[in-house]
Amino acid sequence: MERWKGLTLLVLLAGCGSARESGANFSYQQASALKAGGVGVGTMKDAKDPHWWRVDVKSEGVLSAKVGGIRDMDFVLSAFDADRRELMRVDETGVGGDERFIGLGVQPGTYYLVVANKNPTANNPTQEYRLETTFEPSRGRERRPNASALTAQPIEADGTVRGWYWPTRNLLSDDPQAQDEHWFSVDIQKPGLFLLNVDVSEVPKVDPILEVYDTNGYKLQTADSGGVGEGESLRNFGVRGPAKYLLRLRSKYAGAGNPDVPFDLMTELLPYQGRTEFEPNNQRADATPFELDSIQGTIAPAGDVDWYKVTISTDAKFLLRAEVGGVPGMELTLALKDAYGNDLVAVDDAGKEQPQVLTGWGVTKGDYYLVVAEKTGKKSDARDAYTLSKKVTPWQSGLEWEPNDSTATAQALKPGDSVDGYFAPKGDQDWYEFNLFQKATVELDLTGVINVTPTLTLFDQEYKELANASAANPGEPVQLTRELDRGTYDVRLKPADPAQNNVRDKYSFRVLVK
Ligand SMILES: [Ca+2]
Ligand SMILES: [Ca+2]
Ligand SMILES: [Ca+2]
Ligand SMILES: [Ca+2]
Repeated sequence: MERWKGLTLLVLLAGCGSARESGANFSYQQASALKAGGVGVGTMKDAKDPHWWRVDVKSEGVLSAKVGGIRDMDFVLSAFDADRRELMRVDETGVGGDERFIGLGVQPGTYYLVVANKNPTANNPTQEYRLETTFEPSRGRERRPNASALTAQPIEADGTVRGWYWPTRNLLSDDPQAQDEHWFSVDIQKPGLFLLNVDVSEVPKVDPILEVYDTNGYKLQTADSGGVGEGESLRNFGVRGPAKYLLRLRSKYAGAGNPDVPFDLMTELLPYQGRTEFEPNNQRADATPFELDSIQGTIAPAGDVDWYKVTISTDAKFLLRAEVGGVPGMELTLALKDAYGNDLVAVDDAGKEQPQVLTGWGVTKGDYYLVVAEKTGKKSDARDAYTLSKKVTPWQSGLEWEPNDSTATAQALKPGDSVDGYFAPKGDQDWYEFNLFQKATVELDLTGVINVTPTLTLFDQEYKELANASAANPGEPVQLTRELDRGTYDVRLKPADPAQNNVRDKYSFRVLVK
């Protein structure tokens, strides 16, 4: 109730303060005076003549204006600066419609508002129009015009700015089809590594697209995950300060806007601590250094790929285990690449929302890359992060050393010794080689692991198959005994079905000489 009283009072005050046009305000020299925040009233006696209103602004702020419809008139509303440079032009409606702009950034000085009609047959000399203006502090507000990179509005790297997707078209562009755009510049003066997060709130009817550009006009990142009436988020955008970036916000669909509900663009700058990805990291050269035990990232926009660099700095043999956790609604893939970006192994064993695990991969001094992607290339989620973890442990004899998938990479094993390894990823096979210095009865023992039906195949040194044995059921062990001459032999271990794998439990394999 109090609120309505207040509003009524405001309307009454505005009514008292309204200015009437002179009847001859057809040029800037003859412009009628209007207070910033006041209402101008006039009639379009000759529908062809534009009405100029002069607004003398006393302090910095944002000026908005709305002109009410008159039957027959097709209004165009413009704003000019003191030198009659046109700053805004809105023409969103047809005959009888309102026109408005919101949040023109102004400094102390003179501005002009121009009410024009573009319907040549309009004839309504008596009905009054109302040109209502509002003047507000500019703090936290978008200051129009900022529809191009050149006119980008400087904003804080930590803050909120409020604006409207209105008008929908940029009538001052050379391109007659140009849509309205909102450009902001973020100037990070501090040196160091930072993460920039940007959130754009949801606005009914609008599907926003948010992009990041560098000052050379090169597009670095796009956020376009949400649909109509949804917001956008940009996460973990890596900043190497000092640096300057441009944010470009626009409505995806032509003609879609909303003069009633504003957007809030929120920016957040955090010191980079190595706990998350550093976007863009979509190629080897931009890989995020992965130094801690785990790191978080998101798949956004659709088709995002995330490269992480793992550096082994010691001259020794290690085993790398890596795991990427599940994300709602997504199936992630994990790949390991060498220092040049060549594929070493791809892990794609799990299903939707399941973790992907890379087991026991042999690494030595140098750089490796772990690459996380989403399987379909069509999904995106800036809110639910995945966690990529890794473990680098010293290799020792008795442990498998991948890759060992062929005779060329068969791992040496002494009779009497055992080796532990994984049947993973899908399609894995593990080759071992042993030497017999004299004729003997040899027993090959392979323990069982859950989900895998192991098979064991013995070859001579020409890789001719000598014997083969398979477990009866998944999880069961398998054994093979043969009398063998002196010589070199190879053994191939693999699941009966290449889809079988187990990243949790190791098998143990040994060669016994009786
Ligand atoms: Ca990412
Ligand atoms: Ca990426
Ligand atoms: Ca293996
Ligand atoms: Ca293998």
